[in-house]
Amino acid sequence: MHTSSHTIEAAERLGAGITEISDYREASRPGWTRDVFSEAYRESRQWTVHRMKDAGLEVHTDGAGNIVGRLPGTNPNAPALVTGSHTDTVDGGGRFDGIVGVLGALDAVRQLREGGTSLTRDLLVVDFFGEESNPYGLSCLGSRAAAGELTAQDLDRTDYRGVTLGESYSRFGLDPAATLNSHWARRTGLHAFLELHIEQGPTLEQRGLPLGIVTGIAGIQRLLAVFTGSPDHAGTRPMTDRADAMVAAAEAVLAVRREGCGAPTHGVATTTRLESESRSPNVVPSLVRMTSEVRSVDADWLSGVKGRLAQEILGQASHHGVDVDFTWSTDNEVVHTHPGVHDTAARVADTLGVPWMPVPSGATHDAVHMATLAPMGMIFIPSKAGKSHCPEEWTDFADVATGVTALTQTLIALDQTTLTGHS
Ligand code: HGY
Ligand code: MN
Ligand code: MN
Repeated sequence: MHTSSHTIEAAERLGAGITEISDYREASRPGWTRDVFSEAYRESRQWTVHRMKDAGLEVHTDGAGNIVGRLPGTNPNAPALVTGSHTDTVDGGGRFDGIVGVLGALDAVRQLREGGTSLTRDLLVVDFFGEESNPYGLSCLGSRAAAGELTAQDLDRTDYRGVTLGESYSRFGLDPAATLNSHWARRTGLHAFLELHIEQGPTLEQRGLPLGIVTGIAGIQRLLAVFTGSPDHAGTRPMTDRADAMVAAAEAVLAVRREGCGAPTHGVATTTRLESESRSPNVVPSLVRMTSEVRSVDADWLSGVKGRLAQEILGQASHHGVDVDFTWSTDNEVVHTHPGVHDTAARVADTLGVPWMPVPSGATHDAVHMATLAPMGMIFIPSKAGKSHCPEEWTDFADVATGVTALTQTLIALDQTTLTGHS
């Protein structure tokens, strides 16, 4: 697809929006940090509301903190189309993860208006609340609530400070009870959900492709392993006679890595945190917490890895005289995109003359939870050097504009497409 003046204009407009929202960040943290429940995130959400109103949308924030802009269709009784993503970031994150899906959706509204296209269906543009994984070990807070999957038990989860998720909602100004009553399915049927997102991996760039059409989204299993050894004087206890919780945890970190490296299809395993309870530098660690996660689009491998890891870690820990307690939690199951949505996006890309490839997503997205409400699809655009969740995250604005064109045209096509079944 040649770079038309339309694309250049859109690229500049989108680049300006990405630059503007990036100013909302926590000055004390690296990169572009807008943690859920943070002041930077609160302020950026006001910016999002204004941008939605400027786009002529009817805007409201639901009980779960999702900001929803509505573009009325010609038939208000027809099940709505939904698109959107998130604007919160990881700690030390970048400027594109989630943001391109929210700003791209707003630009799609602009392009519909400029093109004089009226959709039959309402179009809901959503900035989902708190998509990123957080200290509560629960990603996609807003879309999870919209799907009716946020539970009262989830609100009792505590972070490192001992503050519950419910308390964090309250401190942020959201009513925890309302988050549990924000199930969208109770109100209106939805026709389809489509999300534009950066790939966050190297595949599209390596293949020189501007678009990916997502086939499936990896499931995530999270592990908290607590290693209990015995405290001892680090200077006097003989090496052969220790129950060192940190050594057992270190062996477990490598066991997690080995499982990820041995995965048959897309599978990864990462330990992201190791915390020793003891604060003195001269005591053999007796209590260590390890936070890990395993992901794959292969559901069988994902369920098998939990048993294998538990066995391996238990064996090594007992060799060191250390007890270990495992708590597994499912962040999300493997979810496949809806074939009808996938194929509609593929036809649009072909019609636009934009080369594309089918691609799995190792990252999770709000689309996982929206898939319980409607046929779901995702469109990916390239990430420079495959980097994401870091300040180096970058996507050329022209690629963002190409993605928005594909998003806009696919929404127009979906408006007139009959879709059967869910993802
Ligand atoms: O963790 C993820 O995959 C997403 O970026 N929240
Ligand atoms: Mn994301
Ligand atoms: Mn992310």
